[in-house]
Amino acid sequence: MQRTTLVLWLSLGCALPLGCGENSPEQAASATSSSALTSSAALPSARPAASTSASASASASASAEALPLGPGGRASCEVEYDPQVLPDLNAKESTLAEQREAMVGRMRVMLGLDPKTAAHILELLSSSKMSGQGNPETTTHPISRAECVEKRRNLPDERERVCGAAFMVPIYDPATERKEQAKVCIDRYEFPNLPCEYPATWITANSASALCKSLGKRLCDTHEWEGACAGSLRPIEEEYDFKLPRESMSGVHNSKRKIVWAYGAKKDHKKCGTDSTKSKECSASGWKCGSNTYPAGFFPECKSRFGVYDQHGNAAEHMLLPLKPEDLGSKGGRGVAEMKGSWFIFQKHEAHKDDCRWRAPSWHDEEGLNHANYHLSFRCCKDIGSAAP
Ligand SMILES: [Ca+2]
Repeated sequence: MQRTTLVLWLSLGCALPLGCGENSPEQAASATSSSALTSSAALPSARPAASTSASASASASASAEALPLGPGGRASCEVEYDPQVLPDLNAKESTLAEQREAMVGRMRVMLGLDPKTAAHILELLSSSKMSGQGNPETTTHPISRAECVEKRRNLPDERERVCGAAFMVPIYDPATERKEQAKVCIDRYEFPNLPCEYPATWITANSASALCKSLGKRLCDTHEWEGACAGSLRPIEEEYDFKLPRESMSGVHNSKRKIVWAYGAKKDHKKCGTDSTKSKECSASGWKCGSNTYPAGFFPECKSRFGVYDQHGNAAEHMLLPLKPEDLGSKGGRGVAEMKGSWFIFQKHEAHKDDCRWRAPSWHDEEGLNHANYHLSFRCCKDIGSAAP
């Protein structure tokens, strides 16, 4: 396998007079070009590798020293890629082991993971015979990582300092709260939560929980995912009627919900990653099906007001549905498996509703937290402030 080298252009938010979310585009552009960090994306090296440009190299070591890299990532306000120095992004891994190593390598660089955390994530992924980014023999991605990098060239991700982790955003109720009062953050992208990376698939909800935990996060609860999508995180008591059994609770919720998509009030599958296909070997479901996903964040309009991408399309997503108050993730509990969002074939086969607050039936009851599939990924949430453990 050809090794992938990433060059990340990072700004140092601590050097700016304003908070990360307050920078003007001009400030961000200036700051972004002021420093850079260059690292090898391949394990096991943790040290920044030589840059492909002298100027980048000169500032790389300074940035690397200034950035406290650790679990959960402490990157910068702005993260952006220079496609001119990403020649290997299209390298196609031929085995799941190569997929996993390359993906964790990119996580290590872009999220600032320490070697121990990266090794643990690789161990968790390797405990399954199928977890990765799709069956290498049948998966064909419609868009390359490099094409995504080029498309997102002017779409930087502001770092939300309050989250204490890269590529996360705070979610809250704008009607009653300010962003600074948020108690939870959510990943902008499907796991591994990197722009232009393919979502991880064939991962059970149990494994998803473990992977989130390894990053100091947890698998999102249903109302958190919904609120991130709809642009409003609503109070627990309005989201769950814990007196009711699951099907009834979801039915009542569905009957009262405001129908909205992350991108607006009218459904438009073309705004999201929904025009891919199943591989020809795929009859219905199973290992022969390709995870023919798009790079995360490839569709700029497929984004909620909080800046969360791909909640419709690309990969469907695991989360946990609390059935009683103590199941809430923010209380340290764990609900039952829930699946939300649509996936990459929805323009051709709309299997169910995919508006933000629609709750699915208990499709995965038999396998529950042990269900995995070719089109199923997840994203993580993280308690912050006084809500943090
Ligand atoms: Ca998705």
